[in-house]
Amino acid sequence: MMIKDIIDIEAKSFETELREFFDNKKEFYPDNLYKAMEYSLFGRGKRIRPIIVRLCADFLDINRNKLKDLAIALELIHTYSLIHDDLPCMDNDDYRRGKPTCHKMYGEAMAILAGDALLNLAYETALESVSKDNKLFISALLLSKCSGAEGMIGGQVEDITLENPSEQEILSMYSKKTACLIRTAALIPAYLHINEIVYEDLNEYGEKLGLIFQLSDDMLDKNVIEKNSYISNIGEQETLKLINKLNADIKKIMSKYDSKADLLIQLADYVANRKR
Ligand code: GRG
Repeated sequence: MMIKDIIDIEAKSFETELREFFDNKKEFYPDNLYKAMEYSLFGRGKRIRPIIVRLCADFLDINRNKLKDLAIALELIHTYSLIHDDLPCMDNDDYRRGKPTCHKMYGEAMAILAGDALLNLAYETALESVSKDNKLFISALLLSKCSGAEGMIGGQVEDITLENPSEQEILSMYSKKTACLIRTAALIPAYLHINEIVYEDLNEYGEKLGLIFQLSDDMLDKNVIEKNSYISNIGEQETLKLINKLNADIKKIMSKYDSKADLLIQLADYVANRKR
């Protein structure tokens, strides 16, 4: 089966889990808040982060069901970050995934609250999963660190404040803003594995895949001038070169696992050349 088909199957299967999870919340939430959360949570997202959790769990022969709730928590955090990123005080975007943004549909106040509620629900879900299996504690801790001031939020602050950034500053900002959550997706299963070398390799894999993801996002948006993007500041050819270098690094790191790492390598190829 081609990696694209595998990604489609995994995304659909994750979405079924997420739907069941979220349907169970409906009776407890204010109706309009639930609708705003649901609108962004089920808006044709690629589900790449939960897919990475699943494929890395398979790579380590860990039962992926154990990580179901943490994968959901990760997607909830990702969704909240998109809602807040689109707000007028941030990127001020009217459209996301080809549809009006959450605040355009439900108003600014409701969009802020929907983002806040998704973030809270993420921690509620992560804590619940730790209470069922305390081996998940470090994975949940990493999730909170990587989405916070040391990670995604810190990266967003750098993105807002940097002026004429150097190449290093852009890559450091990308590493926090985008790669941190993707690295977390690879490390959530890795913490259940005792081998430190495998852990380090997945850490590197996640970091490089996260950077490729952001640089390929730059390529997809290459006609939009973003003040602090790699492509706008360093150039298109250099962006392509760096994507290829990071992808080659991944192949080198993961080749020691022979065919066991095939899917993870194919996933990196897919992200490096993605069309959406
Ligand atoms: C905490 C107030 C506050 C805001 C958080 C950190 C942040 C704002 C936003 C980050 C959002 C962003 C633009 C990140 C860059 C990474 C990126 C390319 C996100 C898009 O992810 P995809 O392509 O989205 O996986 P889909 O639509 O597939 O879910």
